[in-house]
Amino acid sequence: MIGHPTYGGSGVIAAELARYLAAQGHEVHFFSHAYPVRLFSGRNNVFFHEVAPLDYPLFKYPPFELAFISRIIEVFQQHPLDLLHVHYAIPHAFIALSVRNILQAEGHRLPFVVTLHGTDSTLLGKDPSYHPVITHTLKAADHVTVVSEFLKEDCMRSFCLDREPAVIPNFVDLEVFRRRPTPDLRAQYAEEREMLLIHVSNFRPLKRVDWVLDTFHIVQQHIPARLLMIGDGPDLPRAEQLARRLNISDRVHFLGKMLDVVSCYAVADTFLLTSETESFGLAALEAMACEVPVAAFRVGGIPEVVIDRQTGWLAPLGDIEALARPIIEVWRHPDRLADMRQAARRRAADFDLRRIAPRYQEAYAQVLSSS
Ligand code: GMT
Repeated sequence: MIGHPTYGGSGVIAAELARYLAAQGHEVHFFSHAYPVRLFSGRNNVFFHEVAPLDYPLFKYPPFELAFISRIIEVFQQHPLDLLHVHYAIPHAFIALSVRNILQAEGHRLPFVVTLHGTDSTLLGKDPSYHPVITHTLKAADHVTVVSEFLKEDCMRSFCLDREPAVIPNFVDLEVFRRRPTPDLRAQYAEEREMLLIHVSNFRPLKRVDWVLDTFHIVQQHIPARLLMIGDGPDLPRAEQLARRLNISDRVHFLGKMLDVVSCYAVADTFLLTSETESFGLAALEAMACEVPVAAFRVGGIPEVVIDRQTGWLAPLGDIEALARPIIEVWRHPDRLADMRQAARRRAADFDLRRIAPRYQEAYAQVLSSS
């Protein structure tokens, strides 16, 4: 397994999948530049291999990919790996292709599966600095998967693929992500009569955290409400500034990066997701599993996850009034909110880890049998 180690969804899926496969008895080797946030499994059949580029005064940009390729080959010589599964194409897909080619020249076979997650296709992958390499790599991959129908269409168009990638949606572990009433924790952030809204992201520009605050600004003018902002990233300082400017700082709690987001979802009433684009929206799925309806814009793959007026609300991109309205309305009808909570949990069950992860195993089996 190769993935980014960060709090982002692609790293989460890679780490959770690694743990699931290990629980099935497979030996899993995880390669990354740091220990992935959700990898720890407490099992002895998950191995983590840290990759660090060699620093040398000659290099302005130490060649990280070469160190990565060498590390995988080194591990392959010790452990008979069957297959590489790379999450997020940049730079991982090219690394896997290079490993496959080098080993092939030495008489070994190590096929690779690429899972596209989002901006590796929709944004970065389209940039001329990466496009030719990503196109070649995806065409050469033994198998390509994407996390939504939206992303499939996007990457078919962007990379002119002749084979359709398989759609394997993201998943959530329903046993871990579930509502656990913890009145003490909720009381730290909101009173009983106040609606507790939550936003979780890496505060990158495309997440539009300013719209989260603008929406909350409207909501709290109509109903008593508080907002939890979880995560960190480039737009965090601007978000804190905006909260001060809107005069809502006392109602907004910026909690930074958190390992245990489940406990916060489990006391929240509505999840706010205002991204300009989102190939899937894993955080929304995790919130729904904790019985938290999602208010989001109708963009990318979000409508494949959130069902409008059943498990949350979808509004036209940028229309914060339309996003705020049903949130205010539902707080005045607690029975409606209770129904939506149950519907959100039921919808999340369609994406249960135990239902979705085996589809990756089927993809691996298909690749391994087609030698
Ligand atoms: O693609 C990104 O910008 C980062 C990536 C990540 O690692 O969080 O997010 C994407 O992958 C997630 C997991 O599949 C999806 O849930 C996110 O919707 C997707 N982000 C975007 O499309 C912006």
